[in-house]
Amino acid sequence: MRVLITGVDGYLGWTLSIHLAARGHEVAGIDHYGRRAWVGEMGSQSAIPIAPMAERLSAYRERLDQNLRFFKGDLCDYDFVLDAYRAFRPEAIVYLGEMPSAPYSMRDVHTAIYTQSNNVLGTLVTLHAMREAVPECHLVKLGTMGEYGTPNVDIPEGWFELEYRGRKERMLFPRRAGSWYHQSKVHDSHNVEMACRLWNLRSTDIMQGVVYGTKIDEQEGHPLLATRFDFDQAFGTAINRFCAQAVIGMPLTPYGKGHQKRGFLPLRDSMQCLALAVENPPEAGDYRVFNQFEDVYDVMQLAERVQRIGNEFELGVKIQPMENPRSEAEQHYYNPDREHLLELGYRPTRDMDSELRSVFADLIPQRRRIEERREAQFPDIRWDGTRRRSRSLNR
Ligand code: USQ
Repeated sequence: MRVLITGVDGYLGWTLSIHLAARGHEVAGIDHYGRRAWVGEMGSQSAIPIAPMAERLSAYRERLDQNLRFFKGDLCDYDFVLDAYRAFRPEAIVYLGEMPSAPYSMRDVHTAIYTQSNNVLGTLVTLHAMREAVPECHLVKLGTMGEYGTPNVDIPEGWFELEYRGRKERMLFPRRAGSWYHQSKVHDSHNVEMACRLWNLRSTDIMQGVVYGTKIDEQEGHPLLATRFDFDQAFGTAINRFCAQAVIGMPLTPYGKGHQKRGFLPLRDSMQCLALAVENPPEAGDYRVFNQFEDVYDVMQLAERVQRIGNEFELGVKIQPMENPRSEAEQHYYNPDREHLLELGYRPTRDMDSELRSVFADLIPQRRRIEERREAQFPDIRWDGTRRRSRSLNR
């Protein structure tokens, strides 16, 4: 299948381009190197060195015996996107090309506006370009589990049946995001659903949990195929950040009570699920939603798990809860469904300990790169709009 990946230079995008080529797909990608710039703006860098795109592309050709057709440009530029879609004629587009950090989006008015305009307008451009150039194409759109928030009821996969005053309707389950970033994906979901309904486009909207891990099997032993790994306060996510902290002897930082629950999944499971979505497209006019995570975990339990595995590497890992810079529930009900991907054949890894060992094995040699950017790990972007470094809390 011809698959075009937007955000192909990112953590997920680059890895997916390799995974799909290894499965026999023809891959193209779009990027404007935004992720490299945003992480730099946060005073950080990828813990694992990543090659410039030209080197990535030649390693890809050598290793996977095919070219990745690369288009450099801005996803909000309609003419550029339309030309790329006309040139490659994708049968599936995996849309990963968004600004993905909640803290970055909460930093100030400029980053809030940038996040929503980049994400919402880019998706809108894609819907129009699909209608114009490739109306049969399947849009696999990366949403987030964070669109739902943490409601005090079970979370279905996108749709649910509502009965109100004796009448019934199938409706999108209400969203209640907790950051400008997560809210941008809520807007995307509504726009994509409407485009499917009005224009007969087809889409899978992926409500993905937090991804962790350094690599998939196809990247093993090929440094030029390596994907990035962020650990700063904005672009590093919970498990990855904890592992990086452990490697430089910094105490792990669960926020507040640490009983926030989220869906998590290893990078290899994310790739498995995205490939399943691509290879099993919905009918024209169908807007379907997948909740994509391996299992639900509580942040403090995760910190303790990272501590246990980190200590196998004699890292002497400590946990130091910190004042929560975010406004979020720290103890709550959380019960999302996840049936659709299992029905398509998703086999969850269910071996977090081995994944964590592999992360440590990859990060320990990069200790110096993490140490160099130690300052970028301390959270100081607060959800109330101020900047102040979080204080330590007693456990
Ligand atoms: N957290 C800590 N300590 C830390 C970092 C995070 O306790 O050092 C907590 C946060 O307060 C939050 C939870 O861990 O309760 C998850 O935070 P995160 O930074 O790992 O993830 P989040 O901001 O929710 O966003 C990440 C990705 C985003 C994706 C989302 C999936 O950056 O692109 O959409 O995970 S989900 O969380 O399911 O919405």
